[in-house]
Amino acid sequence: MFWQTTRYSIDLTCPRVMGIVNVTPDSFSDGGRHADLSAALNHCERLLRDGAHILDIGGESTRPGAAPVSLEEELTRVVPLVREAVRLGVPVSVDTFKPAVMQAVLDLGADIINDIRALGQPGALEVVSGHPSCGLCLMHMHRDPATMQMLPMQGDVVPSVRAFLSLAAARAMSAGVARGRIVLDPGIGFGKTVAQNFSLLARQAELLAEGFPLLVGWSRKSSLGAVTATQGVAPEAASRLAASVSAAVLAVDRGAAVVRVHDVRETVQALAIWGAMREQVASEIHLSIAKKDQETLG
Ligand code: 7PJ
Repeated sequence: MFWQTTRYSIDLTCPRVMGIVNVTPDSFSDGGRHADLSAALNHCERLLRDGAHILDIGGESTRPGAAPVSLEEELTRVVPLVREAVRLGVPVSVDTFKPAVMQAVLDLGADIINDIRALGQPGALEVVSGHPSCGLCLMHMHRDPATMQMLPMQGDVVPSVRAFLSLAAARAMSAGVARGRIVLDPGIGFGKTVAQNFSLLARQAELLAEGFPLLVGWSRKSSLGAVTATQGVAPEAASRLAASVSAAVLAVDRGAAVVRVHDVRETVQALAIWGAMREQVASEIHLSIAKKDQETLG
């Protein structure tokens, strides 16, 4: 399967690692805008050296309870970096739900729009369907970042996440977006309880049944911290490396095509081990088929 994007057709027969580049004041800021830009660009280059296949640039924090960012501020953060990042030779994704940001980055040649609101903002569908080929990641979110964890979803979330994503994809396709441009994401942590997030991992097959590739983002999320806290691990997001890598590998093993991560180097290494094991499984299946063929031939 391929993911069609603006400039690249991304081969999803092996798992892809999307490296997170946050351009929020708390991530790179050391004063002036120019310094912030070169620090952010250095970070992009480092993620590529570490083995990232896709960069995901975001200018608005969507962590639970985060304050919204104005359109002007988001454009000021994201546009200069995207202008440079599209020269790095890999697909550039932009994490935004604002149609004006989508249009601005597509005009600069961005490859993918990663929308946590699944084109829910008025005008977003028009922007992406007006583009001939940009890739899309449509994510499920319950309520919005300010309130999602106060009243998380109720009960079995898998069927409702699936139905929501199916509808979002159908809506994009009926506006003219080709099926091959769309990837779906269950939105780990977006208005779900710890148990609900893990049920989305355990039952990823039900989401895959929609027939779209899946992208998942477990990296450093609090549900991981909730589990490792029972092992005495400190609660900070920085202590979630092993947990994040484990979740990424499990998601890939259960069929995810793309993992969105902070810790690219470690994830790439872990996925290489997963790949080596899978190759061995494949070659053993191949051997046993060849043996059976030989037996039937006589
Ligand atoms: C996700 C995202 C995710 C997609 C964020 C964080 C919060 N985009 N943007 N999927 N999470 N597609 O990274 O902790 O899970 S922001």
